[in-house]
Amino acid sequence: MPLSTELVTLNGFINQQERKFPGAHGTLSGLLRSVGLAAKIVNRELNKAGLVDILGDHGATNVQGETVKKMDVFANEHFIAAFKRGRRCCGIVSEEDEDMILTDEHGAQYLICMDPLDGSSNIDVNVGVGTIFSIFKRLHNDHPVSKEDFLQKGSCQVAAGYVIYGTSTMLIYTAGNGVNGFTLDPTIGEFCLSHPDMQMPKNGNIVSVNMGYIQTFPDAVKNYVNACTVLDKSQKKPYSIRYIGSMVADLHRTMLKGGIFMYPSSTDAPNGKLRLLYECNPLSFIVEQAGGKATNGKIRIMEMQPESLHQRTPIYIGSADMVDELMEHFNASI
Ligand code: P6P
Repeated sequence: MPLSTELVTLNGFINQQERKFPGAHGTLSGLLRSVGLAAKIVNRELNKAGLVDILGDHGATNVQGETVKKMDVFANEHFIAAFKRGRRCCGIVSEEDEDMILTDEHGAQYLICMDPLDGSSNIDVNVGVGTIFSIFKRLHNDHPVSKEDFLQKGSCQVAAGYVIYGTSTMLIYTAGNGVNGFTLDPTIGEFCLSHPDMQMPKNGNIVSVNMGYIQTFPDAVKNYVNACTVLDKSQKKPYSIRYIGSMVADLHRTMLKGGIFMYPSSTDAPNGKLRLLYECNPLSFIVEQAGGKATNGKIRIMEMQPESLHQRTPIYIGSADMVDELMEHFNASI
């Protein structure tokens, strides 16, 4: 098949989208370009990780008390630098930093919440890892940026996206008008539109959960997993269990093939493990824009009122019909 001459780069697409909004000032566009640049830099280093002394623990620990891999630090530094260089962002919350980072751009409108390198414990075994970002507008122009600006509901996001550094490197984002995916062409150093208007399958047959913890999960989750794994050819069951252990990789598969990803509450971790501000909210925005659903087992993730920057939440996210079926089990267990 002849290559399409209709090559749409990320920057070209952003410009097209901006022209649809006459009132746009290009600021959000600039932030998205910053993500693209930082992602290319991180991608380059990840590809060398096996060759250059980047592997191995950095020795420090992040706010989560987890050993920080050198690539976490590298990614955090380069995304922060890219956002600061763009001078369009007044504050950043990162998984790698306990407190919010103020950029001294007092006139800037936008705030970023990000996980600069999610799943980094998988780098050493060559499994896909990712960057997750969420973009908000500050609440008040005449107040200094405060934590209150970052503790907005996910429904207030203006844009969100993820980068997956896998067999290919892709950037997927939404600005509230659908979801579009761009694949990095390393021969020209550009993210090119490869997945326009992404729609998640309404149903699926892949359940993504760490089955090692199944005995600690709520009964509703146990009952749902049992219902998915019965021997019943008339329902095309059992479904598959697929768990990569890297949220961006599991979520990306779910976006393309359908399914449900679950990181439930457990007896050991009543709020689960994953973070609301920079993992669950942005991925929920993307999934809902693609026709899927995301809940904490009670309400939409994006309706949750955040109370702290690094707050955890259970998350059940994926194909709408599968999330609905899981919620039937939660509602039956009330
Ligand atoms: P567990 C990676 O450390 C991460 O934050 C997510 O990317 C991933 O989905 C989850 O933790 C895996 O956690 O407890 O199943 O190893």
